Amino acid sequence: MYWFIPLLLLLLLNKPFIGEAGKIKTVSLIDNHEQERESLVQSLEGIWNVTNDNHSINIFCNVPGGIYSDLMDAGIIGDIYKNFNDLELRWIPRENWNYFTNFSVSKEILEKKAVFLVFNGIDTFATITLNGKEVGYTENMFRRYRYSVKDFLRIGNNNISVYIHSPIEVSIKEYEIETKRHDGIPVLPICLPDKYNGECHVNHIRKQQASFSWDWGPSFPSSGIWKLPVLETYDVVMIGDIEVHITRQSENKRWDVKLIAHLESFPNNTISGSLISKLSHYKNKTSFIVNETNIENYKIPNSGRIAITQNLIVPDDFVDLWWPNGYGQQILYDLNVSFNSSEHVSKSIKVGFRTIQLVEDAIENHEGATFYFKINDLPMFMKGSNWIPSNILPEATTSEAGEKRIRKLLTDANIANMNMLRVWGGGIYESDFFYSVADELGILIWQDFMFASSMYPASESFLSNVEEEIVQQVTRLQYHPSIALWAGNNENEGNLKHNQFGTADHYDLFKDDYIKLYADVIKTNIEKIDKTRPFVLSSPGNGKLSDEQGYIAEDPGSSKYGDVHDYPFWNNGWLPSSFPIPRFISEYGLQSLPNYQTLEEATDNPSTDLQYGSDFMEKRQHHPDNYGSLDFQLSTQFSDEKIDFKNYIFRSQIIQAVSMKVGTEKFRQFQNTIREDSAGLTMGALYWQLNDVWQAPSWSGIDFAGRWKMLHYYAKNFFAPILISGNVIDDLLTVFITSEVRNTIEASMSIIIHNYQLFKDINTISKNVSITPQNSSIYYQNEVKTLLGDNDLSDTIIILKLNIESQQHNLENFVLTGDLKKVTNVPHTTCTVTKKDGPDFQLRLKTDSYTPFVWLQTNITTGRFSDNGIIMTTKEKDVYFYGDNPDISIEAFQASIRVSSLRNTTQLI
Ligand code: BMA
Repeated sequence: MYWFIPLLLLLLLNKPFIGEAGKIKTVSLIDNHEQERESLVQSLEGIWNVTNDNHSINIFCNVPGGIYSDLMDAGIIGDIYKNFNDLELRWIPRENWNYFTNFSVSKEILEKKAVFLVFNGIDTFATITLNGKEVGYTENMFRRYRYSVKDFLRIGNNNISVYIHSPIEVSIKEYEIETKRHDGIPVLPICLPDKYNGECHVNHIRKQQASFSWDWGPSFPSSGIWKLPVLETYDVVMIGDIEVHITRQSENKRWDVKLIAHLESFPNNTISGSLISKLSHYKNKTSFIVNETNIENYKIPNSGRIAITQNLIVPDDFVDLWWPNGYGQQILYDLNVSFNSSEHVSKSIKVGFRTIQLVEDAIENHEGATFYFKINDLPMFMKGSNWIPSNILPEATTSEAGEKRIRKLLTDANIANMNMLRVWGGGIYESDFFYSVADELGILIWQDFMFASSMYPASESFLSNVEEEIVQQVTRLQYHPSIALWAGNNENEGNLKHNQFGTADHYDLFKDDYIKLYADVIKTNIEKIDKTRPFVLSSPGNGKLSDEQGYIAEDPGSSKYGDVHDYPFWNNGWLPSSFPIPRFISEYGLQSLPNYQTLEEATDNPSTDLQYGSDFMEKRQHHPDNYGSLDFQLSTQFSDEKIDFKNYIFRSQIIQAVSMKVGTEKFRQFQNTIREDSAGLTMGALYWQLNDVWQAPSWSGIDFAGRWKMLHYYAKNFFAPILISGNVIDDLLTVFITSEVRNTIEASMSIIIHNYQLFKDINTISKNVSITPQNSSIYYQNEVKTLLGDNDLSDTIIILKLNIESQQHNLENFVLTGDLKKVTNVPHTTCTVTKKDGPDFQLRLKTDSYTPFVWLQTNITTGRFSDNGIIMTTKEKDVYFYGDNPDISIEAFQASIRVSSLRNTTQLI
């Protein structure tokens, strides 16, 4: 701990450290839109100082940034993700933190008519002072704050202080105030479950809800200037958000692009100039569509803003469609908007042409309604997962390293054949970078508003704060083609209906609050701003029916309407019957542990901490059931022999991967089928959860270090555009083929019954099949005993193969019919690297007996295998490794490879 060194230096120098903010340069004003505003925008990015109230800490810090990063960089605290630091660093959010710096302002800047100090994001409660005078107070990390400061500034040296109040102290105060306003009835729950090791009252403040802890995350309630602060200076206007509403006019063979340019200025400024928008063809750069609006002597109203609307008519032959991942290309067009007057300002964004509908139709002769997305008039099954923040520290989501992490995670989702992610309501509205990458990769976004698993206040001040947040966020994000739907909150309709937090005694009061927040404020504003997208009040909910039933449906979790969340914690996750048959499932999941290497990175004492039942592992587990349901799941499949910790991790990942496979296959199988009891027509499966914020047991498929768990490998297969899958229920073997391809595909299908005790195929059924486009149906059904001969079902596994000649494509899947507790042979499995192609390698696996869950690992390079968690019923199999380091030799790679499997775990790393 060398934290005292800067302090010592400070004392020696006897003057405060003042970091100098960045010089005038081109900066991005709202996230990453480059603007041609060389001389008009001054960034306040750079090295600042931060100190606590008693000045025991006074260090250099980064702006944008945040207090945990600053304290780590200064060496005052260690890596927050290590050891028990989440518990030991609870003093940090209890302090107030003063961020301050000096910066110089030129004559040229002060000669401008308007000078605004703009904070694109402060986390959260800050008093802002310029040259000793208070300019404002912030209270919402999701809002952009803009202050007119010309009168506060002087030519030459200026100082600024952003004094950030303890979010914990503020939340306690807000809790007390709101309770009084609420007839003395606390807005429930008062606290998170004890097991979360978190802080109370986060529902009272507009800050990342998971920052006070969650069941998969630590409590790190940050403070900081998490997005770029700037001085914006101009005589006329600057360009703020650009809304782009694209609608298809099929009868006229054209698209209408309604563009709303939000120009920011100041009250009573009289402006003249022309707004020019230019939509360039994505291939033929000489072809574009232009629109121009001239304004003369327009007096800016008191809001200080003006919105100019233009309509661009885009003929069909100009347009190539934007498609979700797996359905076509993600064509994006440059749209440049400029305002030309005595000053020239311009801004570019990328837009895509696609239509989107959420279809909620009555179903003939059945109860309920459909709930599915149509993109470009094509009904699509949504395949994907839930996105939690890429880092628990908000500043780490916008840094260069943070953007790299986001790109990697979204690319991993794309590789796993996902076409939708739900940005879950307890995190943050992600950066423009995030949505731009989603646009590029064809990942549709189900966008929650940031309200999760709690009741919320509905006082006037809370609602007006939220209203500004909603309007700003929707206006900022609305142009992205990836955004598919807005959703008001996570799970609160069900929480209220089912008295999750003890609201029943005051149901009407809480219901009233609920309607005020999600219907009167959020829904009303969304419908005003964005008519091109569907909105649901809550996820899960009943869609339209929830609205019709007064916003709280009779059964918010109904599988016949809208979406559901469903977790098979205490049911055997490998049985299809443990999963529901909903119209759309936006959360389902089981926990597993992160890879051992990832956990190792979280402790200085691996030998004591990395043990089942260690204090460390207990503290990292925030599930209120502790390891109960995970242990239950393990007991359903594996014998209770004593296993070491690495094996426990391995088994937890097998449990999770197979159960998500079983569930997801079932959801996809039901896409065209409706049963007599009206269950079916499932058109979306987003499992919980894609990513992690620390090294701990969680529902994620990718761990905090970015390493794929077995689940992510399985997701790539169970989300494949063509899927062959099957099940054995009541002795009936059923084989399904699910295709999202738009044409009929000829293939040959094989169903192989393999006796694993004998390591021998005992029956093979082969059949040529024509696969119906965009459909899921049964291609084979038979009583399984007729296929077994003398063999016992519990000694078998069924392998399904699909050979698609036109695509030179072989698909393979398995149905676990046997009893793994009976698999006792210890296989001998080898892996030989046979070929190198740049950073990629080909590997040949060989084994001598039935080898379930072959798990390949390497520790010398990051990358991924083409397949993992492999079931080997043959003696040989080829796999590939896609690496990112071309310098690794075949020999070094070969030496690094470790092969494990269910019954042979000595090589686990
Ligand atoms: C759902 C989510 C999260 C949670 C997950 C696992 O309710 O919305 O709140 O992390 O379950 O428990």
